[in-house]
Amino acid sequence: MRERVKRIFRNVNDGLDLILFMNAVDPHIDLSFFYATGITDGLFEGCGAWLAPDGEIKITTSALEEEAAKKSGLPLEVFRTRDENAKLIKKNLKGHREIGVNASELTYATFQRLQKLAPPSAKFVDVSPAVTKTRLVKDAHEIELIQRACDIASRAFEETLPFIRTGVTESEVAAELVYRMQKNGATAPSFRTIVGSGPNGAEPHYSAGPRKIERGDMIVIDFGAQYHMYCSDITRTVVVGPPSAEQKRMYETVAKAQAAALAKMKSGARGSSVDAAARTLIDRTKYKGRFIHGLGHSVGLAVHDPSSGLSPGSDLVLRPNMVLTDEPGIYVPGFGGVRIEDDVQVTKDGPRVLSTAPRDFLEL
Ligand SMILES: [Mn+2]
Repeated sequence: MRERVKRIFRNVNDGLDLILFMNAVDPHIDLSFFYATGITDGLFEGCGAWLAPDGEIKITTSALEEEAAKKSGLPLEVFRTRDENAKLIKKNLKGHREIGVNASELTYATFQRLQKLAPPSAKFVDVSPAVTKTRLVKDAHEIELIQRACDIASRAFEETLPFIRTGVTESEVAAELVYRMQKNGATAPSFRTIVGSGPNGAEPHYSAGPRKIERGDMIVIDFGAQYHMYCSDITRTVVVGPPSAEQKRMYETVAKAQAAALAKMKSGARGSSVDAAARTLIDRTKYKGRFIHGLGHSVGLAVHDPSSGLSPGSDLVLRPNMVLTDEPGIYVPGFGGVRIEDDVQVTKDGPRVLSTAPRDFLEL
């Protein structure tokens, strides 16, 4: 993980001699802690990752997480109480004048605590832009874990297809999919599974409810597996029974938009122009204005990895080994929705799709 830490310092471009990732209480955990330490299990509430410019990493850990922390092979300092933790923090901040913190993930309460424990002359610097920039470009090990998370989810989706039929509720489909993912090796689902049937498909972030699937429904299924803390994020839209002409037209429009965007996902491309490739295609049809979200986002330790992603206002420039979703959609209130989402690795030879779940408009 030394290389990751060195990259963060290089991206900071400042004379910092310490960066600290400090967790609060779940869910206020900074995933950068896991990025820097390489730890892929455990919760690590109140724990810290202390990074030096030469790539040295030290962990302050609660006794609760000591065994999990040992697996990293990194030097540890263990605390048993909040007071002991305060003493460790104070000792480790001593002598530092400029301390980098990840403001986009650090809670204000924890920041106030650090201020109290730091030397009076110490200055805190927000390094979150550098952390975001570093985490955007995945190393080989991260790509492997994301690929595995994609494989698990893709397989679970195929296994769930026979289960989707009239009379089954959205929640039952979601439960089956989550069960299959975990059975195939997922640590957990990477987010709350969406199964939006019929009109519910028109809400992009619907989850799943008691509605029973009916013949003629399109169903938007958005799901992902977490594998050793890395996420996949996939959406498929299926139809129960033969699709209507309107449903077919919606699906084909989204599929074309997704392919147009994928073709643009090359190193050097702007996030805004990748988004535009899909958006202009949809906006030239009767579905103008019905693509109501950004085209995609970075995926990694977080299912929505920080960055401006692929959207109209994005300033992102694509680089090899970024992993981004390509997920155009069309949403028609009262009627339903279509979204197709894949996880794409940018490579120097062009885009590489990591998610392999069948992408045709499946009739169940
Ligand atoms: Mn997504």
